[in-house]
Amino acid sequence: MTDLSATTSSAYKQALEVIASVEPRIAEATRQELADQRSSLKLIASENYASPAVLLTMGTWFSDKYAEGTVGHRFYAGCQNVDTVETLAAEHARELFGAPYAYAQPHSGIDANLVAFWSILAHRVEGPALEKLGKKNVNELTDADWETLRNELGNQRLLGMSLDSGGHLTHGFRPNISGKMFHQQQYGTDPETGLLDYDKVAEKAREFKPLVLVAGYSAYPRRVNFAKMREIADEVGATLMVDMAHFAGLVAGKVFTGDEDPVPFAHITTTTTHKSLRGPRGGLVLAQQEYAPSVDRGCPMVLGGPLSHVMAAKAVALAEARQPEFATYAQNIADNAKSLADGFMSRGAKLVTDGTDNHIVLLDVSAFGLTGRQAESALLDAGVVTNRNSVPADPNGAWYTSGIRFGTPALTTRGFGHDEFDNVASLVVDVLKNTTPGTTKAGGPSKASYALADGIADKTRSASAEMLDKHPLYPGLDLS
Ligand code: DSN
Repeated sequence: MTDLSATTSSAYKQALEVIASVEPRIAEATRQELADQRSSLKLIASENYASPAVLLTMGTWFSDKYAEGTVGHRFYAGCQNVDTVETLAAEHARELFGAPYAYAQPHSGIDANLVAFWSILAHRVEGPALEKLGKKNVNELTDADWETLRNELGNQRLLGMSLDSGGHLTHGFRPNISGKMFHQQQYGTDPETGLLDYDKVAEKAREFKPLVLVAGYSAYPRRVNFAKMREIADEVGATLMVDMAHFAGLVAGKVFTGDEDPVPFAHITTTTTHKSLRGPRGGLVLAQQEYAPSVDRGCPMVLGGPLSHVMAAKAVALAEARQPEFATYAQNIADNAKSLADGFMSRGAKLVTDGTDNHIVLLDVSAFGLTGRQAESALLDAGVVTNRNSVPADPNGAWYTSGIRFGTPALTTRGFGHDEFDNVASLVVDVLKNTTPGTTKAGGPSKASYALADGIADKTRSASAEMLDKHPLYPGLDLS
């Protein structure tokens, strides 16, 4: 690949000069963010480092253009270049994932899920209801018809994975709109093994008869058999929606194939583009063709005007993901997660499901006498950036938690391999062994305060620096 680091350095230096001429503090924060990202171990499972090409694509005048509607059918004039961008983003997405249809407009994963929910309701409920009312489309509905339709639409059931088993907020969790717009129930994982039990999911689905069965996760360290999930959905007449936001990169890189590839099995698949897929922050919906007309109504039904500059960056990132090197990257993500998990277990640490076969490692920190919150803060002091996460049936709830979630996509992008991830496990265990829980003002056990033994933070930072220096972030990008 051509070395563009000198060009990239000069592009960023000049861009920062332009920004600084208006608000120098933003230019400075931007420089500082790069310095911080370069000097810490980024292990947040949902984060990555997009390429300079992806990042630069976002900083253009496409940001200034309104383009509500769909390709060739916009509510604004002058959208011919946005049409090019959206067409290319959708084309790359369809080719990459083998999907009949792709919609590149969602601004985020939550937005993509809302579009999918809307589309499922419209497809499964609105169509038959309109037929029953003898109307061709929603514009013909009277107030009384709307009342009937509202009742049909507003009384639907959704079954998703529970948050503490690794599901996502938008999969029917009560405080999220998905838990309010649907009657929701959740399936969990086996309390002993932490693994999904498909028979139990099927049992629950038979009892609850959901309209939507949601599969996918943000903190489950294992692969899912989507063929089985589709069988369950078919048996109870549900629509299968898969949220692959976390593992889209592993699907794109063909690490997840056959029954582990959701796209052929799901009626609708949603994703973000910035996690393991390594693109800009945004969402994407893939669907079987019959859902295309309702997904296309995502904007303005659910979404604001498309972020054309981000759609352009999605097209660039998806083009990158279609290169053979991306498959190697994706395989490295999974191999590295295994190295990290083995590194933890060989040092006696306890992992949810006793391992991983995706990009996530979920460490139960209760064995160190810590809450997730204490562990997260202590690790951050030592330059290890993670996030706390519930473990199944977590006694500390979703705020303090008992787990720390680790992910390998970002450091794999930097070039970390087996030895580095084993070393990361060693550093993390060392920090946690040297962290003691604090007490509250009243003298009771605190779930938040902690003390880190003297010297540990510095020792960890200097051990990390050696690895980080060997694998620089954006090699050759020099802002000095
Ligand atoms: N916030 C993302 C994550 O960290 O997994 C999911 O939305």
